[in-house]
Amino acid sequence: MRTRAAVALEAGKPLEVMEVELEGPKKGEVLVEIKATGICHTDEFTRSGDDPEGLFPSILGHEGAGVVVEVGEGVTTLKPGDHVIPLYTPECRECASCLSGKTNLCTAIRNTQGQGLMPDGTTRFKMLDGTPIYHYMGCSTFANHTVMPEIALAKVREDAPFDKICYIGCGVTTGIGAVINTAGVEIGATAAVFGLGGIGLNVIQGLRMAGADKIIGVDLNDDKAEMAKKFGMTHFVNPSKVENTVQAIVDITKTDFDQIGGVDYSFDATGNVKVMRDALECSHRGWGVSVIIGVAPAGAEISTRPFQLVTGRVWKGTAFGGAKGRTDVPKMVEWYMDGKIEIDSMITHKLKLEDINEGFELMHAGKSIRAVVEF
Ligand code: NAD
Ligand code: AHE
Ligand code: ZN
Repeated sequence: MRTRAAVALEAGKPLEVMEVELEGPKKGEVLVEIKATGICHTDEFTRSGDDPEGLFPSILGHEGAGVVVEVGEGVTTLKPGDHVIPLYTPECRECASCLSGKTNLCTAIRNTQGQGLMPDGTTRFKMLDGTPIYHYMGCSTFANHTVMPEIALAKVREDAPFDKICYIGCGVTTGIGAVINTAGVEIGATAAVFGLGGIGLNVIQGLRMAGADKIIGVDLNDDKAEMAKKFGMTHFVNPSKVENTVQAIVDITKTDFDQIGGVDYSFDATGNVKVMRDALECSHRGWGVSVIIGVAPAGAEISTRPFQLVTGRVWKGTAFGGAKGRTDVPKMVEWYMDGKIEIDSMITHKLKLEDINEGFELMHAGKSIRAVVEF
């Protein structure tokens, strides 16, 4: 069939909206009509050429929601008409990782996914001249239709609005999951969140749900503070306006009883390795846990004095907030529909596919939290 997609032809170039050829679902695969997709900073990371795994031409996008159109041979858990959220972290429920009970990082299709291919090693997308187009994070939601493995689709309730729940496909689940699944934040904890964008705001929302006490937001852009306050931020630090960011955070947490100071939990949602170091070092001596969410440019490395870890701080990372997609994403949709989590106000811009490059411009200008493309 033919469908419309925004294609990343070359690193660093704007996406080009065009008709593409899409082959139908093979064994274990599902054809999905994408109804809406968010634009996450990770899409920009790959579009820009910063991603060491980046392949071109490709159809980016991994934060979508849509409807099943057709299922391939052997598909048993989905049928045409089902509403689904694509999962860049699948859940096969059979591999060593899924069965370990210790991680959400299903390995069933990781190799081919990282190569921009479907599990059988081929692509379903082609240009009209026959040139293969790579898949992206196993999702490619910047297309009106896409083909996904059955194990990479979460079935969700049908009354949930696509233009909001697409954000659960990455940002909402990553931010809230980082707090609940990865950090395991407890009532009364103190926390610092670096980067108050589409992910950081959801970390803040997760911290409020977990009952955190002091929630310190950190961003270079003062304009991000207002929205963060609405989601539960209690203190704001702009690193460009203080002499020492780590000290400023530590000072906020000091009490008469605890003169050492430092947050119980910190989160990097910037992708900047210097920020990741600050996030670790502002966490409390003896027990602070720092969670890396941000994705760093090709070749970047993190560093700190080993003494920071010797004295009890713990450095962790999280992908998709530690969530098991087919199990946890439908629950997250329920939470949204029950009013337990807020999404609507974070979707600051709605765009048509033709205008998708505006979404990237808004992100660079720091004007959007999430821009969502509706088909
Ligand atoms: P975003 O562009 O919406 O937000 C980034 C925020 O960080 C902005 O508000 C920006 O002003 C702020 N910032 C940038 N540099 C800073 C600095 N030096 N100090 C303080 N603040 C700074 O991006 P997003 O969509 O929220 O994504 C954030 C990061 O998380 C990206 O690196 C993205 O690739 C990554 N990510 C990771 C996962 C995962 O599963 N681990 C999932 C989604 C996104
Ligand atoms: N390809 C990059 C890494 C990109 C990355 O870390 N992706 C995250 C999801 S970010 C969502 O917005 C992830 O889940 N990674 C785990 C995986 O298996 O891909 C690189 O540095 O090579
Ligand atoms: Zn993302």
